[in-house]
This record gives sequence, C-alpha cells and structure tokens, in this order.
Amino acid sequence: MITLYQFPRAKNFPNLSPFCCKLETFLRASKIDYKTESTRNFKRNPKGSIPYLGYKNEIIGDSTLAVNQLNKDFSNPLDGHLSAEQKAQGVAIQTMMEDHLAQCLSYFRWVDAEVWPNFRNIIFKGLPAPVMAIVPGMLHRRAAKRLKIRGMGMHTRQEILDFAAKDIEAVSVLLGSKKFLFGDRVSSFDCVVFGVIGNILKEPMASPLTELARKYPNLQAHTQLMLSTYYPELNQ
Ligand SMILES: N[C@@H](CCC(=O)N[C@@H](CS)C(=O)NCC(=O)O)C(=O)O
Repeated sequence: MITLYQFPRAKNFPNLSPFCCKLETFLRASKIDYKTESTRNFKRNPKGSIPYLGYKNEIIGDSTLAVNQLNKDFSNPLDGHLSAEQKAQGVAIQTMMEDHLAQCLSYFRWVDAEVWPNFRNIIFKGLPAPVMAIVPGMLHRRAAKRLKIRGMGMHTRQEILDFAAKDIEAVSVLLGSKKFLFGDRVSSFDCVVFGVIGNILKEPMASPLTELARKYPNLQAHTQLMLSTYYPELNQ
C-alpha cells in the first residue's frame, strides 16, 4: 500500500501545504489506493521536506517526483489525453505556481509582519506555552532565511504582492471559462493549481493574497469543483 506522509488535515481544506494537497488530490483523482499518515517529521525524508511517499519500500521525497513515478507506473492516469503543447503549458503553469507563487504564499504566512502573527496564532493554537515561546519564532526565522536564499525574501512586501497578482491573473486567464485547465477533464496540473490557489483562497486568516485571488470567479469555481469532487467529506 502506498503511504502518503503529510501534515495533518486542515479545517476546511485538504492540507495547508500546497504540495501535500497536490499529491493527495493526484492520488484521489487517479483512483490510486493509498493511506495517509500525519507527520511533521521532515527528517524521515532525505530531502528534508513534507510530503513524501512510502512507495515500494522506498521513500520518494518530493511531490513532483512522486507524481512522475506514479505516472510511469499507472500509465499516466490524468494526463494521457493532453497534447504535447498542453503538457508544455502545464509544466510552465506548475513552475509559476510552485516555484514562484507558493513562495509568495510562504512569505505572507511565515514572514509578513501583519499576516504571520495571525497565521501563527491559528496553526500553533493549543501548543503548551513553553513550546509556543520557542517553536513558532524558530520557524519564522527559518522561513525568512530560506526565502532570502531563494531570492523572493529580498523583495519588499509590495513587490511580492505585485508578483503574486501577476501569477494569479495569469492562471485565471489560462483557465478562462473552462472547468479544468485543459477542458472538461482533470489533469495533474489542476491538482497543482488547486494546491496553491485553493490554499490562497481558503486561508484560515485574512491575507492580501486571498483578496487578490477572490477577484477571479473562475479560480473560485475551480477550487470549489476540485473540493467537491475529490473531498466530499470536507463538506464544502
Ligand atoms: N519540492 C517539494 C516542496 C515541498 C515543500 O516545500 N514542503 C514544505 C512544506 S509546504 C517543507 O517541507 N518545507 C521544509 C521546511 O519547512 O523545513 C515537493 O514538491 O514536495
């Protein structure tokens, strides 16, 4: 049995991690049997991140590598109908979503002076005071450092917001009036968009990113469709 190691479920959304959400949605949409194990243990993954997949007695330590492997072993369950051009567009959308917009998301959640305190109070709610005094601050500093190393963290709040606005507008234009990115059938790239845009739309606290994404009814419809189709138990 395939095991998806991921963060615990969020309240009204599959996962606060876009990457966990993408991978679980891919598994569900592909009708591949799996079980989940909630974890916050990054160290079990040699790549030091979450999610990771327990597959054929090995760990696949990255959501995209996991999707690639599953595509190989399960005959490309979601993307077989795409043309070469659509696949290329999917790759470009994925890079924009996961390597750019997800960093903007990370900045607002973990670093921004206005949003971070509210995010912290929600996700660490109920932690014993001594842990609360140490862990959130440590993760806040680590996120800020990582974002600087990657480049995004060198920009101002407004610049990051402007980057995000362009990405969100671009994915809305590409989706257009279609149900899914490439028409009436879901693709693995819809799982990617759902992971990032869905997380932005369903933030548990106020965020300027959420305000940006709410301007696009087609993105809201896409998130709702993915939620109701693949996570009926979350009762959206
Ligand atoms: N490329 C990885 C990215 C996964 C990722 O960045 N996960 C975040 C949580 S959303 C993480 O584990 N970060 C490591 C850390 O915070 O130490 C994937 O697609 O699986």
